[in-house]
Amino acid sequence: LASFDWEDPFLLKDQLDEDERMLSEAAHVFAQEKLLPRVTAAYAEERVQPEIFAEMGEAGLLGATISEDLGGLGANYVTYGLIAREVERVDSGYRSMMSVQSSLVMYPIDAYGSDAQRQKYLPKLASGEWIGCFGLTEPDAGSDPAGMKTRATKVDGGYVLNGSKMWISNSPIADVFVVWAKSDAHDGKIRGFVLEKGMKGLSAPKIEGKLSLRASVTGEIVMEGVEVGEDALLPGVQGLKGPFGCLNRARYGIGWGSMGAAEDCWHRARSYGLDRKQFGKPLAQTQLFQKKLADMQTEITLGLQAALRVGRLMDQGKAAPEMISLIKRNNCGKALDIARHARDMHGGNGISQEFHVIRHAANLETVNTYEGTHDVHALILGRAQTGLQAFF
Ligand code: TGC
Ligand code: FAD
Repeated sequence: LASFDWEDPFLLKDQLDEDERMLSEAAHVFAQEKLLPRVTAAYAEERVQPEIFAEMGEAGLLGATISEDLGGLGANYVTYGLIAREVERVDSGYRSMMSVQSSLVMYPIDAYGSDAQRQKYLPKLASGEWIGCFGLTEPDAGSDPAGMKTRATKVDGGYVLNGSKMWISNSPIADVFVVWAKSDAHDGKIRGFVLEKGMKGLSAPKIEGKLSLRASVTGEIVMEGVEVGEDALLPGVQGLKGPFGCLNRARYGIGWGSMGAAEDCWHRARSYGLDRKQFGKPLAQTQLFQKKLADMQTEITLGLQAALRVGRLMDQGKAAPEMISLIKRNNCGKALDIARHARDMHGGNGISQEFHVIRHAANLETVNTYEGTHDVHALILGRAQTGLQAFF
C-alpha cells in the first residue's frame, strides 16, 4: 500500500526537479531563519526593514527568472512560485516586497526595456541594492486602470509627468519607480516610464494606518511636473498589455504565495489542536476540528497542484491570463477562509500576535484585493466563458 504524507498528500515534491527542490529548500531556510524571527515586531510596529531587500538579493530571491548575466538565477516560473510560497509562509508583506521587485519592476525592465535600461537597473535590483515599486493604481482608477489620469506630455528631449498613484507597495523606500501614464505623443496610449528617487517633482508619501500587510510599506507616488529624458521611456510596449504582462507574473506568484500563508495557518491549527485539551481530550480529537483540518488540507493540496500546473504551462509559454486569474482568485479566497478558520480554532489565543494566524488573516484581506480583486477575476473568467464583458 502506498503511504500517505499528510503534509504533502499529492507528493508535490516528487513533481519538482532537483534544481526546483534545492531552491525551494533554500528559500524555506532563508524565510524561517531570517524573516520569521523579525516579523512579529515589524508587524506590530508597522516597521518596514529595507535591508531585507539586500538579504533577499544575496539569497537569490529577487528576479529569480531573470538571466544570470543580469543578476538573476535564470530559474523557471515554477521556482519563482516556490520562492513566493516560502516567503509568504512567513508573511504576505515580505512576499509582496519580493514579488513587486521581481515581477513588477525587474520583469518590465527586462521585457520592455532597452539594453541600456537592463544593464543600468537589473543587477542592482537583483542584489537588492536598489528597491523598486510599480505605479498603476490611482485614487480614482483601481479595478479600472484604463481610467488613469496620469499624463506624460512630450517636450524637447523627453517627457513631463503629472499625476498621482495610490496604494503603491515599497514606494516610500523606492529608488526605482516603474510608472504607467497616458502619453500624448503616443495617441494617449499607456506607456511605461522608469523614474528615479530624487527627481524634481517626485515624492512618495507613506500611507499611514494600515491594519493589514503592516510589515510592507505602502505609499503614494506624486508626480508634479517630473521631467525625464527619452531614456526613461520603456520602448518595448504600449497599451494596457504592458502593465498586465507584469501582473500576469505577480498574480501567478500570489497563487503560490497565498497557499504558503494558508499552509502556515493549517500547520499551526493542527499543532494547536494536538496540544490543547478541553473536555478531557485534545481539540484535534473532535470531529469538528478534524473536519476543518481535512478541508484545509484538501483546499491547499488542490491549490498547490493547480499553481504547479499553471507554472509548468508558463514555463512552456502556454499559460493564458485566465488560467492565472483562476488560481489567483481561488487560492487567495481559500487562503483567507483557511486563515479565518485557523484563527477560530486557536480560540482566544487566535487573536494574539504570538500565534501568527490573525496576522495571516489580516494580510490575506489585502492579498485577496490587490492584483485584481476576487470579484474582478470572477468577471475575467465570466467574460472568457460567455463572451460578454460585465465590467461596465
Ligand atoms: P481589456 O479590454 O480586457 O484589455 C485591455 C488590453 O490589455 C490586454 N490585456 C492583457 N494583456 C496581457 N495579460 C493580461 N492579463 C491582459 N488583460 C488584458 C488586452 O488584450 C487589451 O490589449 P489591446 O492590445 O487589445 O489593447 O481591459 P479592460 O480595461 O476592460 O480591463 C478590465 C480588467 C478588469 C480585466 C482589468 O482592468 C483588471 O484586471 N483590473 C484589475 C486591476 C489590477 O489588477 N491592478 C493591479 C495593480 S498592481 C498591484 O496591485 C500590485 S500589489 C503587489 C504586491 O504588493 O504584491
Ligand atoms: P475598487 O476598484 O474601487 O473596488 C472596490 C470594490 O468594488 C471591490 O470589491 C471590487 O471587486 C468591486 N468592483 C470594482 N469594479 C467592479 C465591477 N465592474 N463589478 C463588480 N464589482 C466591482 N497597486 C499598484 O499599482 N501597485 C502596487 O504596488 C500596489 N500595492 C498595493 C498594496 C496594498 C497594501 C493594497 C491594499 C493595494 C495595492 N495596490 C497596488 C492597489 C490594488 O491593486 C487595488 O487596491 C485593487 O486593484 C483594487 O482597486 P481599488 O482599491 O481602487 O478598489
